[in-house]
Amino acid sequence: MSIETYTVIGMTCGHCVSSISTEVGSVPGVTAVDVDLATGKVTITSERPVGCDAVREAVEEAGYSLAS
Ligand SMILES: [Cu+2]
Repeated sequence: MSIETYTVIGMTCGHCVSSISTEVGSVPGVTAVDVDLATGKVTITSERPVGCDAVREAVEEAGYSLAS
């Protein structure tokens, strides 16, 4: 099992949180997504490391961006 943490920029409300949860949750191998709206921290639990490229793609698909 793998746990990775990223910071997402641009979330402002619960709708943003659910958009991120849905998009990142649909990345193959991801089993859980925890989003903290206040800090922008997104914690991803997966069977194996997802990697920042796949996470970035999902986050941008939802309309947000990753802090570098
Ligand atoms: Cu929002």
